[in-house]
Amino acid sequence: MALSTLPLTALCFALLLCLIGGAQTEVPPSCLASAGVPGNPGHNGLPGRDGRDGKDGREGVSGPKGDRGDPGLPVPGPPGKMGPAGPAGPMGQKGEVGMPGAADALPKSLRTEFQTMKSRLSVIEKAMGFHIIRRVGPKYYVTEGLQDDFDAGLRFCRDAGGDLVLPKNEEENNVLVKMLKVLEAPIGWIRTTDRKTEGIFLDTDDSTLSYTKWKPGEPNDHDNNEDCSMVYTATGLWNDIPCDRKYHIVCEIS
Ligand code: MMA
Ligand code: CA
Ligand code: CA
Repeated sequence: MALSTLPLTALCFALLLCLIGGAQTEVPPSCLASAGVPGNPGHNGLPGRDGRDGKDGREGVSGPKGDRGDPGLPVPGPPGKMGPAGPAGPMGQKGEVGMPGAADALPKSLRTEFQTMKSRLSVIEKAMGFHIIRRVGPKYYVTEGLQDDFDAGLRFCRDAGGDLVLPKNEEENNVLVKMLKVLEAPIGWIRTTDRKTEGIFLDTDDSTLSYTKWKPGEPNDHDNNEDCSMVYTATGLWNDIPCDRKYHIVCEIS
């Protein structure tokens, strides 16, 4: 069917409805007829469907202030972090002198023993300077077989690192006598005089004598001129005698 024929068909259909008059609807303006009596209003229709949800309401006002909280526990909190290092302090005082080195670190007992041995060696080396040597306990009696006056005898022995002999006990006196016999000497000097106080015989350091072997009746300071002393080889007895006599010299080294 052609497009140009459609409006005409619809117009003729509407006109047909008007002519039949069966329809109670308003007559369209295109319907060329007189207006009828209005009909009664129709009944109300059924309720419509629910509308869509409304928009969110505005924020309400703030609530009342809450109650005060309970007090905290009396427990200290964890320690804070360590602070940075402070500045360097002033220089300390100088330390004390340290211990001796390893060479002096020997035990005291060994050091004492070492000193004793050195002293003994010194005595032996002095004694070895003489032709005739005899040991008496810790001492050495030595002689070169020389004869001189008392003071020369003192010097000679002291120059050798010893002293003129002075027996301090029977054994030493006996050894002295034996040495004089070897020398075929009838008399030898002993180191005691009464130069300081007449009649009082002392050692040359002015100490008193702990041992004597005076011949009975001696010392007698014969002729008021006997301040030095000697021993008789034959008997081992002592006698005071003038200091300028010349007798054999025996030294002791200790
Ligand atoms: C006597 C006696 C001694 C004195 C000497 C001096 C032989 O002994 O008097 O005491 O020392 O003479 O030579
Ligand atoms: Ca005298
Ligand atoms: Ca005498």
